[in-house]
Amino acid sequence: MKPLNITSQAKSKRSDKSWYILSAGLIISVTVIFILDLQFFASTNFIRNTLNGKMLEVLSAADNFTNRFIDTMKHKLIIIDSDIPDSASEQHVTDRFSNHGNCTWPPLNLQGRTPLNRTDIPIEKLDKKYTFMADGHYKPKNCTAYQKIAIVVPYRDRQLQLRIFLNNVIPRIHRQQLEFGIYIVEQTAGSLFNRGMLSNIGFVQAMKDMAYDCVVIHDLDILPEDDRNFYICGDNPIHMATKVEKFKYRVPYHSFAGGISTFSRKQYEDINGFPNQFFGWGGEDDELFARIKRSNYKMTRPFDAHGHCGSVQHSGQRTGNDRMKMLQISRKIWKQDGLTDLEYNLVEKRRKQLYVWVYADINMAKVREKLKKLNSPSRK
Ligand code: BGN
Repeated sequence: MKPLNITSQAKSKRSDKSWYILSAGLIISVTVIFILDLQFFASTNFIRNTLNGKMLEVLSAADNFTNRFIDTMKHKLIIIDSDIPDSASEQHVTDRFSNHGNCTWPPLNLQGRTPLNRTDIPIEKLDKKYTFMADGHYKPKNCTAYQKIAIVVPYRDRQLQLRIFLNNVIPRIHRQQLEFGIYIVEQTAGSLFNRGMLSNIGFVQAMKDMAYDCVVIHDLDILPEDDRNFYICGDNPIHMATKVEKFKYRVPYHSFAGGISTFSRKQYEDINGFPNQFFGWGGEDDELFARIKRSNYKMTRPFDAHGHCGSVQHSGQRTGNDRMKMLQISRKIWKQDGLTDLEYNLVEKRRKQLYVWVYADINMAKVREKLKKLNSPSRK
């Protein structure tokens, strides 16, 4: 039994030794990996920012990184079909009509989702902050933009909201490296507010200035919170206001087309723009959705996580009492009511630094006079 003991002792000594070597090797490799990792994270600002307590910023940057390369590269949009409620199918959009520029796409300095800046900054200070804008227009200096965008905002008497709008939208669309013009289309006092007609006026006035690829009809009080919700056009109209703060970060109903929507020139002309006959709050966006469908387009929405929009409070507009009736009539007359029969009086068009101010007079009595003719029994 003795020799056997000696051998087993020797064996156990040997295995002790190899155990030490193995452990030492393991510790050394872990240390090396740790140091390399440290260098890697340090190089991506991870450690520096965590130590500074900037964890949130880093997380959003990481989120930005992943989503920029995965989602926006795919241009993932969702088709909305009102006939089948809640059946959203996904579509990969190609931009057949657009003149592709040579600016990096998607842009490199996007910030992902960031809260709105609600500070009221005087217009003179905004002018100084956004010196890259002139005559309500911006064009990237060293490259050609992916698309040229006209932002059209129906407006009346909301100066505070206008300043907040400018201070949020300008830097966001600037980071998106697009060429853009901002058109604030104000309705003179008198007739009830007509969002549809002001949108049509903005479209016409913008296209007079230059051949924009894309027009964005934008409410003053609904503002994107996410750079990845691009102000661009695709094969189909894009509805951008998909998770709106005032609707608990949802859409109020599946076919909601209000807030912010984008159209190529052709799309807007094909649907004959907005109806002109909706005076007062409500309904014109429902008719817009119907026009998109009637013209065989499909309304699309950005990838879910990118559609957050903040809302800026204001007192409401007077409701349009006959909007239900108008929705009925519009079904029959939509091809004659819109861009094709647009009549207004352009009181002023002034190029300010941050936007083009279009001041237009709409004569409600005259517009409604046309409705009588369009809707007369002899035309049915
Ligand atoms: C709807 C309005 C829309 C408005 C949304 C969200 C009408 C038409 C008669 C039913 N539609 O009710 O215009 O954008 O609410 O506020 O009023």
